Amino acid sequence: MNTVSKPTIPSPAPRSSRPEILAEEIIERLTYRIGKDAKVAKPHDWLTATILVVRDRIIDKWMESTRKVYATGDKRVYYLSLEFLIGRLMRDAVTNMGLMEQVRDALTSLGVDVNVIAGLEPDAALGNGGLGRLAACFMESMATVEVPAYGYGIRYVHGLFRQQLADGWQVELPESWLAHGNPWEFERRESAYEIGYGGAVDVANDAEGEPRYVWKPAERVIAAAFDTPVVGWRGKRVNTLRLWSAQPIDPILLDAFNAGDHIGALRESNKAESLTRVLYPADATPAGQELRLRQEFFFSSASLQDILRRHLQQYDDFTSLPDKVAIQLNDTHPAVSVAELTRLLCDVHGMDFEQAFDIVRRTISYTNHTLLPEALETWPIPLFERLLPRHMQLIYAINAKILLEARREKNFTDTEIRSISLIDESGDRRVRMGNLAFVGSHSINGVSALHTELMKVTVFADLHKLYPNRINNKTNGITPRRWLQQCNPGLTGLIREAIGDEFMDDAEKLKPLEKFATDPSFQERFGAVKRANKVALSNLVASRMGVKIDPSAMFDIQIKRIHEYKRQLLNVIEAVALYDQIRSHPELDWVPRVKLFAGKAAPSYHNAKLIIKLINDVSRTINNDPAVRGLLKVVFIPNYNVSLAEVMVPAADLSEQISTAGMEASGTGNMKFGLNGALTIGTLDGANVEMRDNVGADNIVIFGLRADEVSDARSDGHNPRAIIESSRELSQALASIAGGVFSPDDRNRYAQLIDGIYSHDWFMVAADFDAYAAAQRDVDQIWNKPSSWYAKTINNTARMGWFSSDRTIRQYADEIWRAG
Ligand code: 4GP
Repeated sequence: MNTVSKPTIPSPAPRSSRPEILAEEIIERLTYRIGKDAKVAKPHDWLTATILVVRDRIIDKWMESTRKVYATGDKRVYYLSLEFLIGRLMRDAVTNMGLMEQVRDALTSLGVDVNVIAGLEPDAALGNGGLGRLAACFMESMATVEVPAYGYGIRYVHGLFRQQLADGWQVELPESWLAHGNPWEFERRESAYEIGYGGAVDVANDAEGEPRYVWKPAERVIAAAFDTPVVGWRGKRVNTLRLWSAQPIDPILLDAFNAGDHIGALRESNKAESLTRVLYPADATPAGQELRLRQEFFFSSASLQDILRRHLQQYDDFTSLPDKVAIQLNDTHPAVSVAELTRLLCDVHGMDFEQAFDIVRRTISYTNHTLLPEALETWPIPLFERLLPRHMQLIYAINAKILLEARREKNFTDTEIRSISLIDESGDRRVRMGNLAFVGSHSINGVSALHTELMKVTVFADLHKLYPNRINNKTNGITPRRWLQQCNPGLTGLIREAIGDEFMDDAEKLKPLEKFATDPSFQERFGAVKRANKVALSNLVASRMGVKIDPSAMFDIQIKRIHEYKRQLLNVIEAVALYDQIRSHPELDWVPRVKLFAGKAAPSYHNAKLIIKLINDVSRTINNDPAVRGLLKVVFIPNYNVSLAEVMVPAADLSEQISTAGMEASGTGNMKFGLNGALTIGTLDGANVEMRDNVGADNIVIFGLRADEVSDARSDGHNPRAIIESSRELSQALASIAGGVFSPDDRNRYAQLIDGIYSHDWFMVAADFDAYAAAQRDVDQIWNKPSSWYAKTINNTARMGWFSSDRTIRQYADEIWRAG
């Protein structure tokens, strides 16, 4: 018998957060962790030392949060996402821990400006756009509303590319966010899993004579975990973002090396590491190559193995999995999880297929983020089968089960069967990841009311018929900590003075601000805050681009990925039409405007890149034309990222949300602008519809075709040429662009782009142009009556609280996860 009793290990004493103590610790970290004398420390060293000090305080909360869920047996939520567009973390963490003043004072006492070092933190761009940014807002809100959650993703060495402009064309350069190390993360060497690819499947009978399948992969890599703590508001809970990095099984093949093949000796290692080296720069566009499927399987399998290990450590078996675990698939990227979880339960843990698939379905749920058919992932069967032979078998087994059920119980026709099948047989045979995610989930949600309704009648119409209760809506949200309190301290302070602090814990408590919407002195202060934010943006534009913009002009902003359906093209054509008008009618009282654009295009998306070039060509011509007298400026700010958004959003007067109706699943930029007191000009698309319901139709400028009208126009033969010919403004603007007025060096540059509008106008640019231009003139009218402008924009801030991601997460927790 072992008589040695376990010693009681004391927990570290809680740390003080007095500025003097923080300052001492910063010096301590600088000296002993970074090895620098304060006299020679660079700003980057101060940043790292400060993060390390803040991190210690977070760790105390982190451990407490982890212990709590083991003690209570609460359900854990796992958010699987190929993208987390988190941006900078320091300000987030420090404000959520309630330490901003103390950290500022500590640094000031050391002669360091907190704003300077905060601005040096790299912008972690492990995502492309909306879907990735949503995942980051959700991580913060899950910690805030105290849902025990883990985010699982990939630790890309290079996040989204850095965008430069060369003569107005987008050029992509690698972004190295890890160049100075990453003081936020912890490598967890004990949490590493083997991930296989290829090979074959063996069958043997078990003791009961049942067949047992064993996958023997031909290739294997290691998935190693890196953890980053995610702090909720007021430090209530700290959750974990666990990102996987690929490592070789054997770092070096010594035989090869000793035989002189120095490059061959590292081949395996390079191959493994290349798996998690770069993020695919695709947003709502197909990414499609083998490496992408490898990435998807890599992080899904590692995450599921980790989830099962943790579950088994705490509970006896997997029958309780659906009660203790909720797995949310962020889009189809982790959809292979449906097959992998089935495989792990059957082949590794000995469960039979029916029981395993039942558990899978009760555990997994799926969020769809786009209706664009080309963006719903599919993989060629030969590729899938070669890479994941056992998963292919299981997909066939799941398919057989579903199709039989549809035929027997619901009398599905052949056409319906073809549409719900996991295998697309219309061309070369492909696995449909959207259908796989759907049938493997108990909940399938859209991200705005309109998008969810459209899902039911378009991409998932037949699956919805088979499982009528599974599709539900969870309208997106944004975290008000980052998108109001941190990015707009001026407005936050003003709101606190007016209505107190309650809104900081519950964004819906912004409502009382309505009372001040027509109060002249409040309007004046609201205007002063906006003005200061516009000055800050003007300074950024001046220093980065050498372009002067006037903060008293209307700042009209469109920032998002460049996509034809988002219609930056409509915006720039309107700029050209306005330019013509200003020159033709110099005697009129034009509202001075600065049209600002920013956004990245997928490197392979030709038209999107051409649109960037067009904006820059138009910008050069207009900005240099003295006839415009500064009344109109067009500016494209390169390298849009989260940090740039944090400066642009608070500075916007007008928010452009002008996608072709029925095509933007939700949008979340629209919410950020509204919260920061911008007026929205937009179509009835995505969450704009619910924004109108919340702020009131008087406080938003809506124009253009509705989703049903777009769909009718497309099917009834829309005649763009006739529309263009009947609009003098539009035909002139199109003719000047197509004729090379803005591209004298290459007069045909835009001929094809514009021809698309004449010939099919798929994105309804011609169809919506006149309505859009008229809506812009309505905006001018409102701008000319400042009291009315401020009343509307203050009401936007007051009524945007419902779009907090805390509300969204509560709905996921109550209605899908049944957790928290
Ligand atoms: C985006 C949608 O385009 C956007 O409307 C939505 O707000 C966002 O997801 C979050 O739900 N989709 C993507 C994508 O980013 O890659 O499909």
